[in-house]
Amino acid sequence: MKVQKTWWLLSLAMVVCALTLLLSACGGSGGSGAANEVDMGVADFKQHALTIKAGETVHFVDPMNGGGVHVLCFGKDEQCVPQTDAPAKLNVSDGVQFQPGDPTLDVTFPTAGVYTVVCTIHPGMVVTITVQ
Ligand SMILES: [Cu+2]
Repeated sequence: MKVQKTWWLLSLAMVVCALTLLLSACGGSGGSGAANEVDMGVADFKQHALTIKAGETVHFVDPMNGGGVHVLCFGKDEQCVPQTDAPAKLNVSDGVQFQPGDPTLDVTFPTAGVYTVVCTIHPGMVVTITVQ
């Protein structure tokens, strides 16, 4: 009887795993899956491209669990390069520093264009935000 009970628990665990996978697949490209969210991992963004409408807000999240230390700004090649019409919060020459668990940074994009957010300490940590 003990063997049967173990099998039943294993089957239940597999069903729960399958459901979790299904739900996360529906939620988008990772992280919490909330709309217009960019999640930070240890050394990269979870999303690398995002398309929004002018006037919408992007939420930059550095989670307590799985996040990292990051320095974000508009730019390229790990360098801050202020960009025309880019929101002021990240349009800085020295970057905005994040620690895991820091409050979410909400950045509103009023003007259409293509904006690139980089992390100055992690090569390749780039997210391109297209504002339509
Ligand atoms: Cu980083």
